[in-house]
Amino acid sequence: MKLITAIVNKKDAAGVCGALRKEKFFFTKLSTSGGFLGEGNTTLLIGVEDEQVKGVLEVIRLHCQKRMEPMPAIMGAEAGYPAFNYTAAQVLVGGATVFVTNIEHFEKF
Ligand code: 2BA
Repeated sequence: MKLITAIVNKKDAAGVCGALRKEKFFFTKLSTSGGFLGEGNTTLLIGVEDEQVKGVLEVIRLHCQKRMEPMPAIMGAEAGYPAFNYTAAQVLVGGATVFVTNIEHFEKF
């Protein structure tokens, strides 16, 4: 069994969750925020049998897009951007960041 931890952009969360539900995958949705940008994102914990991993990754891939997001002004300053250019600083965020880990033991009580 595997645990898939998927960090997705909050703009994609509804689409991914809807598709996972439709495909009858069990998951837990956490409200999280990125350590770098400090923006809200969504972390999904999805426990599946090994042979289902590919299907889950496909759902995530289909519903998550890469986007340019603005960098907070204070970070622009720290990164050496001149004041007039703070708002122009952007970083590429997502699709999704996904970790797949082995589960040693699983039970539901
Ligand atoms: P954030 O930490 O807010 O990062 C947003 C985007 O900022 C990242 O997009 C990346 O393009 C950039 N970034 C992050 N840390 C950076 C750094 N130290 N130096 C330069 N640029 C940096 P993604 O890589 O697509 O990550 C999107 C979100 O996924 C992250 O939001 C974080 O919540 C999570 N994430 C990404 N990699 C992770 C990892 N190795 N471990 C845990 N969470 C991760």
